Amino acid sequence: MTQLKILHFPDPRLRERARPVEVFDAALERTVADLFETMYAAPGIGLAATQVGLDCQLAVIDVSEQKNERRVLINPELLARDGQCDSEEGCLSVPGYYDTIRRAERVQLRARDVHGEPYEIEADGLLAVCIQHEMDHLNGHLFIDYLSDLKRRRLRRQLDKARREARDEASASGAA
Ligand code: K1U
Ligand code: ZN
Repeated sequence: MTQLKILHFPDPRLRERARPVEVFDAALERTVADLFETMYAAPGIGLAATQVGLDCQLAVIDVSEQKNERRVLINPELLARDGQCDSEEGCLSVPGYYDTIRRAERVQLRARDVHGEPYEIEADGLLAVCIQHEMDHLNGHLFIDYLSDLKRRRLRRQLDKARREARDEASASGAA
């Protein structure tokens, strides 16, 4: 298994809508294993293929405490959404930033597993939120897209500052 590099905002590849998976083979199984490895190491509770630069409708999720409830979402479709909740979210592609956004409280999902078998689930709580977050990634959306202009401008400044500091630190240690 391989740990993959997670792309960070504003990488333009995070804005692409991923293509459906058509071939269910051993290579797909290896990609799923790599995504889980990368997600657990991050650590995170979900990871979409687009976050590691892969152009396919595939995401992995494990919201359990013991990290033993793996879920694979391939070509996922939302069949229904219901209610509203305020969800505190972070994103492995926007490290260090957390905010509260509005999500559907419950969702009904149809997807395929790693063997191509279709399945449906109904989810609420953190699983429902995580499903919506990962499906947004597969459609080129990020949770920060739901923030107000003011909050997004603040986030931009915060990220620019962090980038400047990292660059200054790198050039200072290179000069030493
Ligand atoms: O897709 C991603 O960027 C992963 C993201 C998923 C997510 C987080 C919060 C709400 C909805 C979806 C993360 O996993 S961020 C890290 C995180 O939330 C976490 C990390 C360790 C333990 C528990 C949570
Ligand atoms: Zn994310």
